[in-house]
Amino acid sequence: MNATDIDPLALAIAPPPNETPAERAERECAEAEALRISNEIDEQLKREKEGEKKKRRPVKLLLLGQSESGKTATLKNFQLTYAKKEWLAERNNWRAVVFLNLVKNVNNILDVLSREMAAASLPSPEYVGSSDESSEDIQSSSKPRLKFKEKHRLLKLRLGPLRRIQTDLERRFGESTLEPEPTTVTTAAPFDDESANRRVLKEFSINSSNGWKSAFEKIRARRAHADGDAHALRKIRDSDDEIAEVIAGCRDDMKAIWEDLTVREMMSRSKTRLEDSAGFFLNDVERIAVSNYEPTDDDVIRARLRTLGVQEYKFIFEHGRTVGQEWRLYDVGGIRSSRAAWYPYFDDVNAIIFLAPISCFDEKLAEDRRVNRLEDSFLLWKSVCSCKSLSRTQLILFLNKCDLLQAKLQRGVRIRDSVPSFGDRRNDIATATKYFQQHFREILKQYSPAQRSFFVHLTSVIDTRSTAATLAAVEESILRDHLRRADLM
Ligand SMILES: Nc1nc2c(ncn2[C@@H]2O[C@H](COP(=O)(O)OP(=O)(O)OP(=O)(O)O)[C@@H](O)[C@H]2O)c(=O)[nH]1
Ligand SMILES: [Mg+2]
Repeated sequence: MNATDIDPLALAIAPPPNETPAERAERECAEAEALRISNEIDEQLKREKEGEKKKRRPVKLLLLGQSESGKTATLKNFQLTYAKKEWLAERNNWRAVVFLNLVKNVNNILDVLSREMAAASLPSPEYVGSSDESSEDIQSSSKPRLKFKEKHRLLKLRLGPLRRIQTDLERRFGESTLEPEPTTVTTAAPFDDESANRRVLKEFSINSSNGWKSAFEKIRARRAHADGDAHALRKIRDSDDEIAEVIAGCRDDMKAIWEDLTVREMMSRSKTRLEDSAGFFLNDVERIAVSNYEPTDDDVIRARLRTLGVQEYKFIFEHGRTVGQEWRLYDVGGIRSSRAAWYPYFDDVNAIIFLAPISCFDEKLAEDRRVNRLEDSFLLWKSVCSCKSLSRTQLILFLNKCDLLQAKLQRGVRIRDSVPSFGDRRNDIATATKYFQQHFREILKQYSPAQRSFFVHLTSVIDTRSTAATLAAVEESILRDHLRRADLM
């Protein structure tokens, strides 16, 4: 064998020639120790890599709460704060939704007006009020009868085309434009019957892998279908332009009907507070009813489209502590009959933001007129807290609609009339929020399967600035929990 046949590495690590048995034992012992240390380092690196992978897993966040509690509005705030590019790309899609909301506001007034004008045209003694209970209040004997004039008839006539606009837009967006009808067959316990879960899931779940809304998806599909077909595309554009033109043409009449004192009195007697209702835009008619209207960020947050089933949204956060991290947010439909569809999404979820609209202490559920809305929120919170599969999930409570609560209390509405246990406490926002918060805290303590922290925020999620600050705190606390869990695994 010549010198070039010898591998220099083998030569370097070969035992020294003439090694004594004692030297050999010492060398082998040192080598074993080096191997142990090396294996330990490998093991450590493997663990760190796996930990990193777990940390990079999507953060899963579920938004829960009754219908109209503000779940979708919160989701929009997430997008506005952390995925601005997507937000800007989507913003104009909301134009038609704002138009629909506005037109519905007006048609709501026209419905009451038609009914009451017809009733008022009857001679006084025969007039017994129209069919539903609210109309008795409208022309109640204790108040002077409302006097409708020619002006009201003309307004009704001139605003007539808005009916067709509502129908057109509702057809375009489908079921999400329809608010639930009252029914009494739903139960309060939302997710304890597996077979019901499967049944309802089949019926309701729309698990879009991405994209804003299934309603928007429909429109996109329509446009994509028309793509390349100049005639079909022109038809869609013409119809959008026509809707904007009709609405712009009704601008002065919409303003006039909303500002009319008789109409205001009529709405007040019918106990319809349109200004507190979802998707109220009548105070912005001048800005919105123009042919080149473009929605602002606030308009998009306030626009109302009901959520059907469960919708998944994926965001890669553009900034914040978790920049580059994928978040999966699940927005659900909140009406009672939709709640069984939530259950399959409880697996492996990092956190839940539970929205409880506390301004609703004197209101009833739209889908079940027997149930007080605050009571429903308490029951639902109890179900979420006691759910075993959520025992390791962080629960974050938003006591939402604080702006509406404040306005309601300032109008003199007394909490104790609807919530007797509130008793003689001061009827102000500080006392009310403290009282409600305490109630939610006690439920959490009493019904959680294992001890957990109580995270609570007082919110008005239509206020995008204060909500951005709340979301930063939420992001931080979910992230801390996410990293801690990845380290423990
Ligand atoms: N004034 C006020 N309005 C709010 C607040 N939060 C939500 N809203 C409005 O209330 C309406 C209902 O809110 P959504 O976010 O659509 O309610 P949701 O919980 O998603 O309802 P579902 O989809 O039916 O389950 C929308 O028009 C919101 O803009 C709030 O804090 N204050
Ligand atoms: Mg929603």
